[in-house]
Amino acid sequence: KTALPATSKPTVSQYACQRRTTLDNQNKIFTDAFEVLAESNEFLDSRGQCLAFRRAASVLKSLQFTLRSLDDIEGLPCLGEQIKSVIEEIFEFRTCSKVEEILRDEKYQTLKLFTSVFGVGPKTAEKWYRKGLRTLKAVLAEPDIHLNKMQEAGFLYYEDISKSVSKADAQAVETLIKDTISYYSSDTKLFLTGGFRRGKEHGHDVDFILTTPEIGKEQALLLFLIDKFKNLGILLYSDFQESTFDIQKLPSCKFEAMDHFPKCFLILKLKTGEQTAGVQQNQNDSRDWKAIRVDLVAPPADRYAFAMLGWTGSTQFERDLRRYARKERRMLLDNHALYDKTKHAFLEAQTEEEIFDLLGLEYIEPWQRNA
Ligand code: 8DG
Ligand code: MN
Ligand code: MN
Repeated sequence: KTALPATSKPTVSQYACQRRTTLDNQNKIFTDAFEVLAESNEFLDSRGQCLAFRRAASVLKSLQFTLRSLDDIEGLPCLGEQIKSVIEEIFEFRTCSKVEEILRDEKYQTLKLFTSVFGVGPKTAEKWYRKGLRTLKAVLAEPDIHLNKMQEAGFLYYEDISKSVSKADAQAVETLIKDTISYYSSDTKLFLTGGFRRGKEHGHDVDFILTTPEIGKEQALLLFLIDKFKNLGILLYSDFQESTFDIQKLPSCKFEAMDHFPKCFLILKLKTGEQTAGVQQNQNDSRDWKAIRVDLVAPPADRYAFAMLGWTGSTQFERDLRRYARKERRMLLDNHALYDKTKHAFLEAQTEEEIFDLLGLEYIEPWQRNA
């Protein structure tokens, strides 16, 4: 056997789907800085810069050691000169001046506040900022601002849904939905997905996949659930999106493209068993519930594996799965299907393991996808 040279380090892939990234982040001081830089570039609409910072953060999250010196980053992917200089500055001062400047910036603070409202994206936030608005109160008091239904709900339940959802809340929602679907059919299945499936303790919402064995009944299942929630008096907001799924269509190359399965974005009233201050005008009333954001998606049963892989995240992991498929395998992957451009054929899979296999990737467990 030949001994490895003393300096050799395991190589780190440029693709998040070839790295194992747990929630145990050893480089938080660096990744927090990069996330601020990424977000500020997102507000400035600089997509390339934003992605570069997100990629750098993702690489550092996968490391099993804390960076101590510039030697440690040698050979790591996605760390260009600009990124390196930020890391260097943090080595020296424990902080980065550009990040400090952004955090103090009124525009950044305001856009961050506005986009924390459900239904408000960077574009709307920017528009409000340009009108001179700086607080949520000011937005609500502005006469010529028209809020859509989603934003209206976002403001109404802001107190609750701007706080994070705990694992216990997620489990309570799971039980609630399980009980409700038992009235629909006994062979309907419910799976937790999104951040909680990756093992997170907190999230901004709870994501579920539902399947029913009879193909074509997915939409009816969601509509049944929404109706039941309404009758139970726990439906605070519902945005139902019907299926636009077409089995013939090639997977979308664009990551941002939303999927075509029937789904709904909800706000549900979750009984908490403890008294909380009332929402908005009813500040003085106490209540024993809180508003929770819940996403439900119901793919046809034979699309389950692709939907599960797509909805588990993280966003960075998904981005790199698709990029890897396209660049390294000449395949197109999205939440619905995998298509081999060389063979001109769709590749079928029943499990996530099979999809990784078809892509020639080692299987990465959900809790290792926190890229
Ligand atoms: P968090 O809620 O704990 O903060 O994080 P998360 O669970 O990772 O994020 P998420 O915003 O709830 O999204 C979970 C996954 O769902 C993510 O990989 C993106 C994916 N997703 C789709 N299609 C759609 C869609 O149409 N709308 C939304 N909101 N998310 C979608 O694949
Ligand atoms: Mn989520
Ligand atoms: Mn979600």
